[in-house]
Amino acid sequence: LNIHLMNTFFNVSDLGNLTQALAEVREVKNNRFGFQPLGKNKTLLMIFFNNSLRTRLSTQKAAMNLGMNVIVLDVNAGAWKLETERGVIMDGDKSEHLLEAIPVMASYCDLIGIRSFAGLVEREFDYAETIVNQFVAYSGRPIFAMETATVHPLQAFADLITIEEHKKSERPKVVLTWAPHCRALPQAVPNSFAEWMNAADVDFVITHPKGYELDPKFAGNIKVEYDQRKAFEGADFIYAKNWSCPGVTRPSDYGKILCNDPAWTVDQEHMSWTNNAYFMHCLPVRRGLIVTDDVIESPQSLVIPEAANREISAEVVIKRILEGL
Ligand code: AN0
Ligand code: CP
Repeated sequence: LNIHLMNTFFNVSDLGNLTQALAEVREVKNNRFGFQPLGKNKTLLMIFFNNSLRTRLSTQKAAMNLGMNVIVLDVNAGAWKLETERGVIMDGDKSEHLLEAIPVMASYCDLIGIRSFAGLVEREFDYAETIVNQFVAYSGRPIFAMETATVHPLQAFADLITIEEHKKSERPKVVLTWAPHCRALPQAVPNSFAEWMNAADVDFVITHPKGYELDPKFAGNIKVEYDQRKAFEGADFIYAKNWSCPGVTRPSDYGKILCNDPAWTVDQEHMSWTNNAYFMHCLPVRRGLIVTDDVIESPQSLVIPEAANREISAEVVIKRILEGL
């Protein structure tokens, strides 16, 4: 038996050997209903502090493939508003404390998936994973990230699967490019994508305007190519994403929008600089800001198969956790 048991899923290292995990991906994809005895009479609780389309549907589908029961809680749609900090007098709009809510929720399930985005106000609060770590500490249940303050590993895993399925060379050139957006977005998606690409066998390049440097905890010592055109040259995969300032070079800029230059929007001219690259984005995407209609609708666009692979990444992760229960 050669299974890597998992109790939490936040980082690429939680999966163990990546080559082995990708073999398991193929096994699950070829036989997605083949592991139902694992999930029988087991309950997944999915807790959403933020909106979702893909994560919600694909993770529930994955759990159903595995024969599980699933409960979904939208905290902001009917649950009591939760206080997350200790030592406060709760005389505001929050009726319940996370420290009671966590063990209560845990008592109804066997494992927990959590979506809790970065607040983008205090870098330390977000990068310490203050909310999700309380679930790890006080639930007594395996916890997996459905996008936390700093990571979105189910997305990065699905992205890696999609690259593996479409690559035309042994070691493709993969480019993560920042693109403009009208609202400040978290760094979870680019953080995890960088972490996973660094662990995978690809030629990985990051390009963004000055000030958007990702935390080295995720980006490692990858050199940033600040010239977007140079970065795109010879690329096999273009992975576009907006993120707000990670506050690495200037902590006071954390969560801010530093640039909205439309020259960074991925259009056909940008794609013409590449090696006929595929276009990727985690979705949801705002057309006209991140990418033009023609690029996202082109035959080189992988956004739909990429989203479909979220079912597979979630199924492999939940399967691993169930194997350890
Ligand atoms: C979120 C983000 O950028 O983290 C979720 C992406 C999966 N996007 C938005 O809030 C638009
Ligand atoms: N990519 C992704 O996680 O999408 P949702 O925010 O819709 O879940």
